[in-house]
Amino acid sequence: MVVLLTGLLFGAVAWAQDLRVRDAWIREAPPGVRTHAGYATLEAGGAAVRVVGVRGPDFSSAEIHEMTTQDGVMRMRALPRIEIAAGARHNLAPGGEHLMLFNARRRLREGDQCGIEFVLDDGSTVSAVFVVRRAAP
Ligand SMILES: [Cu+2]
Repeated sequence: MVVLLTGLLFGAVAWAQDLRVRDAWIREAPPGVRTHAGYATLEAGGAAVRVVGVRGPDFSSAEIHEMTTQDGVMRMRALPRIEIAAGARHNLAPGGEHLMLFNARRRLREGDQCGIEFVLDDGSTVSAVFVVRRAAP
């Protein structure tokens, strides 16, 4: 039993070390708009990280998006994954890659917090708290 518990603890620590989520925030939306953009800095630990999905209880669904410019028009498209090399940093920032968070189940105001889970390709998840803000910190 002790051995089993130790194994579980080490497993949990190893997952948590692979992906660190910093400066996570969600932009407050105008009244009536329930789709939000989320931003954060992602840092991989000693091993490469592949994020294959995001989700959170406050939203019906969520996607990883990138902004592209086609014929002078800004467009968003869904990315199937984010790959971060060991020790590298990956920014989700306004004008670039971001999380698209659909159909908020409650009105999100500045200062509110939302839990978001990053799903990695080994099936593990990393949880982070996103703070709702009106403008980039
Ligand atoms: Cu988007």
